[in-house]
Amino acid sequence: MKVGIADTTFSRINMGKIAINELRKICSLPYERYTVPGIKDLPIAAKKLIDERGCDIVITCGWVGATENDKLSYIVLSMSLQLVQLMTGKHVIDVTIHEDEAEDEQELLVVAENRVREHVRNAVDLLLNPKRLERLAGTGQRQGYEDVGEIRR
Ligand code: RDL
Ligand code: RDL
Ligand code: RDL
Repeated sequence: MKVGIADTTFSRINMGKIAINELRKICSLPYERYTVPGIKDLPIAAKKLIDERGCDIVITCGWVGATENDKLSYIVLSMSLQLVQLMTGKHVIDVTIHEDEAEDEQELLVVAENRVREHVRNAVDLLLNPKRLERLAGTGQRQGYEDVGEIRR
């Protein structure tokens, strides 16, 4: 089993480095890293990590700027990552940070770091420990911000 990590030079936080740090903390799975310029280059990076470098799952780390152009680029990324999953039959975990989703840069840093780490754990569980995800079903898990919890009667 091997994990692919794709990230970008566009990102203002070294998301790939955080992902590798978390992976090393929680398991001994080998990994391949592939850094591309921006989010629109992530789908092919993910596909190559699967097809050419033998990865069983890929975690893409993307940073979306605050302009309308950036948001349109995100839709292209998101749709294309779905296609990569359908073409390859492998999960691609989309870790995206939107530059305008936090009040200030320091909060963004905390959200980004938490989101990357939590989705690395999700990816490893999808591969090795799907029962843990099943136990969390319907519990309002979030990545980056606090979990929101289950709605009960
Ligand atoms: O293929 C070269 C570039 O087109 C590609 O790297 C793009 O993803 C770059 N890019 C944009 O052109 C854009 O308008 C990015 C963003 N916005 C963005 O918000 N985040 C990116 N890239 O990582
Ligand atoms: O691949 C990892 C995540 O990108 C993926 O699980 C997303 O579906 C998570 N997600 C969002 O990123 C989001 O902005 C979800 C929602 N919104 C949502 O409204 N409902 C979800 N996931 O189940
Ligand atoms: O309710 C606040 C946030 O959960 C909501 O704004 C989400 O859409 C934020 N979000 C993203 O924008 C995204 O691209 C999330 C993810 N990815 C994600 O993977 N997990 C989240 N939120 O919990």
